[in-house]
Amino acid sequence: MKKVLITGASGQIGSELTSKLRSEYGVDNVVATDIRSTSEIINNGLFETLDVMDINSMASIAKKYNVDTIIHLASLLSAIGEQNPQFAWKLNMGGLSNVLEVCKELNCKLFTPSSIAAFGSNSPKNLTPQDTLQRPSTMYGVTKVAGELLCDYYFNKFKVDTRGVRFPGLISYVTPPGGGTTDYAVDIYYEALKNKKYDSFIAKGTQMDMMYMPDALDAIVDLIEADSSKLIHRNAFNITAMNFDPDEISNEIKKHIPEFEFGYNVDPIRQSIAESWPNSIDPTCAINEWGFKVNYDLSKMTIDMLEKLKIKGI
Ligand code: AKB
Repeated sequence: MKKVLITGASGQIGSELTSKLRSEYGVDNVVATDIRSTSEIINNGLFETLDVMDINSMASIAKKYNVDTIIHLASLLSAIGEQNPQFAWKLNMGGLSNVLEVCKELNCKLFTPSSIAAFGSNSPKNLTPQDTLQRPSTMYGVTKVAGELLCDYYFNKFKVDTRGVRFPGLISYVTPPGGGTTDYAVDIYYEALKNKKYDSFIAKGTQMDMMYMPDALDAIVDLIEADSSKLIHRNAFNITAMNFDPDEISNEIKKHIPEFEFGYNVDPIRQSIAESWPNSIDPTCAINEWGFKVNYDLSKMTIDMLEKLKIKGI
């Protein structure tokens, strides 16, 4: 049985992953940590306040609960990272470096996500391969590439069992994302239901990879549980479920809400970030090395998102 510590447990991925792991591994085997908390996280299992910049607290929480796996999610996303690049570097790299040291000392396995942001405008644009040129233009992307390299370094040098995926934009009805470039693909569902109207901050024709949260959570669990000897790559695997531009997602929503009015109000900063990312990435290595698979495409995700948001009273 695993004993898992999650950082960033109150965030977009963390909040849902915490409940999934509590039900799969048992409430006493999952320690949620974050600098901020929600009643959901605190009331339903183990929770400790943790600033990932504080390595001593991190190590003492990991020791207190005798964890063998750390899932490190605390990180600043792309658009917000551009508002304060120095802080993005400090938090994303400082937090990861602390987690790696704790994993090395306590012999823990580590999962930490990378992103499609680890690619740049001179990476191949379509079906971007697993191993290719990575020269991102955002601070978030810079920290993701540096993080991939640092995780590989700890694996090769210290035998820390590090694993990661390059997530596309993640879409969920539970916790909203904070400060990403792909956030429009979440906002659009809320606005379609609330106001029957949405203006996209990403321009027409801009394709980006996306994934529905249940598939993202399954991918984390599947990679953590994958046979180490089968992993040729580690940090980090390309994974994706779908790719679309704003018109395609709005047309899908219009099938269920015909009166939905969709337009554009492009934000130049987030648009230029989106343009520097791939149109689509190639997940073949993840499929071959640990059986990556998805259940949701754009149409199935849209039905589920609208249904679940309605149940939430949106
Ligand atoms: C963002 O938009 O910053 C994130 C990501 C693709 O990593 N959703």
